[in-house]
Amino acid sequence: MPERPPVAILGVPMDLGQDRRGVDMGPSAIRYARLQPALEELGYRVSDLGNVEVPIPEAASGGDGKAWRLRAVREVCSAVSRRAREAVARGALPVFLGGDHSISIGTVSGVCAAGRTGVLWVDAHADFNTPESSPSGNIHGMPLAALTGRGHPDLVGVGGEGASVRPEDAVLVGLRSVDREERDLLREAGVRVYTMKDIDAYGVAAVVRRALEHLSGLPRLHLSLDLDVVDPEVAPGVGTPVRGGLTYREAHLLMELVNEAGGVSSLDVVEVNPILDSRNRTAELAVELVASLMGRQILELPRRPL
Ligand code: 4U7
Ligand code: MN
Ligand code: MN
Ligand code: MN
Repeated sequence: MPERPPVAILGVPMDLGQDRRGVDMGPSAIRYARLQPALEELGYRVSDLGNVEVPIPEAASGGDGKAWRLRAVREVCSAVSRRAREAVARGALPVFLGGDHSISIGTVSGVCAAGRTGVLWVDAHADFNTPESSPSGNIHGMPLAALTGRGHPDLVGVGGEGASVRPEDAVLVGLRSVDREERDLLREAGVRVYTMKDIDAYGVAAVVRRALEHLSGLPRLHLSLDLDVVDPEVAPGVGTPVRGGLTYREAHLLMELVNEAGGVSSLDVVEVNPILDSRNRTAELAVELVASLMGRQILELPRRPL
């Protein structure tokens, strides 16, 4: 990866993977919080590719109680997957703005076309349900399972037949809400998991170091940032808040350490819901976290190792 690859922003105003209105406004809120200037200040060349078209829920069909709006989600994710593949083929570092987390079925399957990709899934939830295991039928709880080849064939098949990600190439960080059957699926798949308990016990730094070590042999790294990983007191604008999340500084430290270890080759920023937010705080936090991930530092001084 070149030192400062060109960044391509792609918005996916998707709200079909869950049932709270407003998450489709995530891309607008994050742009309003000045994502592009923040990246330019760090020395990146940035192009904003605009948004992928997403139908409104009233027009979205297909699916049942096990996977709501399945057909529409699959179509949007297929389009996203193509756009993602094109972006990485041009050598860009894509930043995908959600939208709910179902978009990652498209983003990750697309970037994986460029080579074997480690996936760091930073989330309060595991997103490892299948239509059969899901208590809600909401597809935003299924993307990581679909990407590793589990679940509805229409979701697994996005971006090409079969799984995009090997389960051993995925690491989950920040978990604190996992459904009963989802636990069994996770265990069987052998995905590496660091819960909030691990973070409390060992600290964010140790957890991130172990997670990155595990993925370090792979040519590409995708970070999927679900803002609900941050504590809802700090990030209230999310659809499925869970108490006991990362503090403001823990979230930044996670990003700073990923940057220090070499950074990412692609990134999702998902689940920001401006209607549930207070004064765009969560979108502003999202932009700050992206800046930390992409190289913003508190002090730019030569550092001595501790
Ligand atoms: B998110 C849930 F049941 N597990 O499947 C489900 F708790 O992308 C929540 O991480 C999923 O925000 C949350 O519906 C999906 C539920
Ligand atoms: Mn998620
Ligand atoms: Mn989540
Ligand atoms: Mn696939």
